[in-house]
Amino acid sequence: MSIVTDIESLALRPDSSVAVLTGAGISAESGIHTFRDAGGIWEQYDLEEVATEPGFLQDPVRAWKLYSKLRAHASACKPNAAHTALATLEERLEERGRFTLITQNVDGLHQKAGSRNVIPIHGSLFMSRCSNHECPAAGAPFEDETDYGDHSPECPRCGRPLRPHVVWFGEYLDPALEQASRDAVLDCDVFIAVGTSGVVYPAAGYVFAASSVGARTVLVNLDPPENLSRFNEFHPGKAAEILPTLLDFPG
Ligand code: BV8
Repeated sequence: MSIVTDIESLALRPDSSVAVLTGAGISAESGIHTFRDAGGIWEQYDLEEVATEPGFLQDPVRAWKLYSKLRAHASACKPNAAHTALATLEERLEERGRFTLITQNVDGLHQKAGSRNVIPIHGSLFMSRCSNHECPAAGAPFEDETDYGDHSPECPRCGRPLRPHVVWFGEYLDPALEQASRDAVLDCDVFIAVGTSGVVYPAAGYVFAASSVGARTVLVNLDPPENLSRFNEFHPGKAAEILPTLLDFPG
C-alpha cells in the first residue's frame, strides 16, 4: 500500500469501470457530522439505543429525536466539491465506461449533486416506514421530510410507530441493493473509497472483493481507517480538496 500525498489525477480512462464507496467523511465539508470522529454522533448518542431495532422499539421518541434532528440538518446542507466531482466523473464515463456509486450515507447529498447511479445501502433519512413487520406499510417506505421534534409518528394503517427507513445495526441490507453493490465491485477495474472508517460491514468488506478481481483500490480519507492495508494507495486528506483533481480526466 502506498501513501500518495501529491494531489494528481488517477488518469482514469473514458472506458474505465469505476465503483465508488462513500461514507460520512465525504459529507463532513458540507457540515454533516460523521459518526466516529471526535465529536461524532456515536460520542453523543448510544448506538444501541438509537441505531438498533430493539433500542428504537424500547423508546421510539428517543430515536426520533436524533433522526428528526439529522433529517432537518441534512435537508439544509449542500453538496460539496467532492460530491460534485463524483457526479462529473459519472457523466464523463457515461459513453464508454461504467460508474456505480455505493453510499453508506443517508443524507441525500450525492443525489442533490446530480449523481444518478447511486446505491443507498443504508437507506435514506428522507423516507419512513412502519416499524411493525406484520403491517403491509412495513414494506412500503415513503418520502418523509417531516421533523417530528419530540414525538414519534404512528402508522396510519396499524397505529404502531413509524421508523426512519435506514438500516440499523443487526439489520440486513436490502438484498437487491447488496447484490447490486457486489456486482459493481466485482465488475470494476478501479475501486475508490472516500470518507469511511472501514468499520461497518458489509461495506467495509467491498475493498476485499475489488482486490479479488484485480481492481486498483484507492482510498481518500482524512485519517487511516481500519481496513487501510487492503488498499493499493491511500490519499490522506479532505475529500473536497482531493477528489476534483484525483478524478479529473487528463488532457
Ligand atoms: C448486517 C444507521 C447482517 C443509518 C448505520 C454483531 C451483531 C449484529 C451485527 C454485527 C455484529 N458484529 C458485526 C456486525 C455487523 C455490523 C457491523 O459491521 N458492526 C460494526 C460496528 C462492527 N453491521 C451490520 O449490522 C449491518 N448489517 O451486517 O446484516 C447481519 C444481521 C444480523 C446479525 C449479523 C449480521 C448494518 C450496518 C448499518 C448500520 N447502520 N447507521 C444512519 O443513521 O446512518 S452505520 C453508520 O456507520 C452509518 O451508516 C455510517 O455510514 C456507517 C459507516 O460509518 P462511516 O460512514 O465510515 O463514518 P465514520 O464516522 O465511521 O468515519 C468517517 C471517516 O471519514 C473517518 O475515517 C474520517 O477520517 C473520514 N473523514 C472525516 N472527514 C473527512 C474524512 N475523509 C475525507 N474528507 C473529510 N473531510
